[in-house]
Amino acid sequence: MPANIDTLCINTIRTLSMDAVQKANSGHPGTAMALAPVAYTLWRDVLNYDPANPLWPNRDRFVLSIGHASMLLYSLIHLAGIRDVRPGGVTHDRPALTLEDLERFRQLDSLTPGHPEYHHTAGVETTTGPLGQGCGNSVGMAIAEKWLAEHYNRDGFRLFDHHVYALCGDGDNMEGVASEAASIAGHLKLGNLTWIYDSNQISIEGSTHIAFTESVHKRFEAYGWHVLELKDANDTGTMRRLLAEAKAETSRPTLIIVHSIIGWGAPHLAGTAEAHGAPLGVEEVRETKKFYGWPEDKDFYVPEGVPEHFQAGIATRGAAASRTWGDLFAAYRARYPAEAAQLDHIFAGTLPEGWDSGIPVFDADAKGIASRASSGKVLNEIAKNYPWMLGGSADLSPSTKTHLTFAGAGDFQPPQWNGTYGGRNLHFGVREHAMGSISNGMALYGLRAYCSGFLIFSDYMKPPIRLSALMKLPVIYIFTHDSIGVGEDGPTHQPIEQLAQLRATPGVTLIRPADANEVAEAWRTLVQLTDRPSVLALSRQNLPTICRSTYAPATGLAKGAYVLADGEGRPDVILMATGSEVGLIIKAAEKLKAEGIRVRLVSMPSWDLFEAQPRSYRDSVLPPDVTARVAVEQAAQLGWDRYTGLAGETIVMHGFGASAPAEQLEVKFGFTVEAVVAAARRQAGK
Ligand SMILES: Cc1ncc(C[n+]2csc(CCOP(=O)(O)OP(=O)(O)O)c2C)c(N)n1
Ligand SMILES: [Mg+2]
Repeated sequence: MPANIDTLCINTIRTLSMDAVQKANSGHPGTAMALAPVAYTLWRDVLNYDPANPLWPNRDRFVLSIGHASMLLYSLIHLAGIRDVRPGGVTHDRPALTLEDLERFRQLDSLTPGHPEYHHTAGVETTTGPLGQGCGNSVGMAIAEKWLAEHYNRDGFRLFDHHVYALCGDGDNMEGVASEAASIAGHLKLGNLTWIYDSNQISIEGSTHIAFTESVHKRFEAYGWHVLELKDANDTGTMRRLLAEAKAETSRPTLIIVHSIIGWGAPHLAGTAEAHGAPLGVEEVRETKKFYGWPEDKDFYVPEGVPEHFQAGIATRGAAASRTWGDLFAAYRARYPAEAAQLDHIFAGTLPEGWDSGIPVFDADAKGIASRASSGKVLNEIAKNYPWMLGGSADLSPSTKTHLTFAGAGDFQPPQWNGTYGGRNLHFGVREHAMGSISNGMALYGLRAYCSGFLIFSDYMKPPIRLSALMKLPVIYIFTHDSIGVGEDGPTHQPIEQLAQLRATPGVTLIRPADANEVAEAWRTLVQLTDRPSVLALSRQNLPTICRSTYAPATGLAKGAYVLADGEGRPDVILMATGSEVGLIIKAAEKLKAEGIRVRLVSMPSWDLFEAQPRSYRDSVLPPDVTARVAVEQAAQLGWDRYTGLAGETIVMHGFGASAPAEQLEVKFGFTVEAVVAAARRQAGK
């Protein structure tokens, strides 16, 4: 056994990782083994983190963007003695991960799933696994830290002054999202951010020379990053120095390129892709342990003194820092009670009082207003009373109407670009993928992040939207130009299958409001959904503002679908639609009524909210015995038969759109009053 206690600690991380993967007979041992010295140095000697207080707001954040190396993180959590945190943010005085938990790596219901999952395992700051996402999240975290510091720090009260670290790999750096995120982090001069890049030049197919030969060093310099290199991942002394340099550089983010050998110490597999994603094999594990000077027959072995030595670094430092911070925050609360109360909300993810007091009511108006425009008005009214609601667009805010225009909203920019980090309008640039991923990072801090773009380009954001849902983060996605109603921009810009995809994503609430008052109710509803992302699908074109004394109030939106108007007695036919097509079924119903056909009109802005209603309510809106039904939506058909039944009809898109004025497209694709009336007559048998 090596005498050096640091080496013992490092080899404990390595062997725990090897053993867990071997026992699970699946997982990724090589990178955890190679990066053990790097991660150990960061955690033991640098990271400001109190294992007894994992939710301490000013803790440094550690993001394992290479989520496949999860055993590295689980070993660190175990050795650091991080305490358990359960839903509701309650910290328990018991280990987040015991040795038994590590032995159950990748097993059903274990606390050690294949990739780290936020909310599932204390100490995991974000869910990672889809490469590049952790990098994007870390930029969102660094933005959040800057914003919080700018808003809440006061002379003598540096409540926020922490650092965000992300550990990334070749895979992350090949992914576009990480490049987008790095580009904006450079522009924003996020000096509170450090990425440690494991340049082992191995990925799954072998050497990265087959696909990835650029100079990452020069690329990051060009982004405006401070770039450092560590020649040997085992050189902990130099690593410590580089981490200090990274922290000292406050005007640029830092990239530390670490040269490592995957599976370091494995006699046959080190330096090969075989060490990436499969157990090393019993014999190779034995020989590797021998190389480390480890007892060859001991599995999941934590030598005496190892946790103590590890914790003498991180826990001693972290406990003192978090205690000092607690005192500081208490004094701050006495001096700045209003700000402290806001922070309480941010930390708890709760809403400020009066957030909804300015939500407008829109008067009936046949000409109407585009739902993107009414949304912009509502957003501005809410944001005024919701000080930590902030966001922006991927270069489309003039179109998505998401700019906060009230006094003091400001733009988020670094002082070097003559801005401040306190601004609430973010300019993500044309970087949709990173925008989503950054918004997740901001949401992880309790900020109410929104982001926006054209619905068609939600295609570029599928991974972060999915991760918002998986992590239950209340990011608000505002997507405009939501149908062929876009008109002349043509099929490249006309969403077809996007609604179906968003509806198919578990945990995403999609709302496609029909008019300005449904927009107002959509915002009222979604702001209160603090445990999931929501998506607004909004029109480019004007939508008539429905007369609510003739038709049912828009508050029905909260239930996902509601009866907008009804005839006397049992309906002959039900017409249902969402968004811009509600206006169309209203017009069709007027004609049908004149023909003596009893029509029920159902506005159906959110399937998801509707499905959450009790059966009795759903049946009251769509009575099972009324099977004559027509659904109208300018989007793919997928899923509508659930509501029309097999006997019903759908007026939907069956292919891509076309470039022409919107009115002509409506005729071409059959979204006309005549078509709806004809379908309704067929359904009603009249
Ligand atoms: C977006 C995404 N694409 C593909 C994968 C599958 N995958 C997991 S690890 C990996 C290779 C990563 O290489 P690298 O980051 O160099 O990790 P190392 O092999 O060095 O541990 C791939 C392709 C993934 N997890 N995420
Ligand atoms: Mg690699």
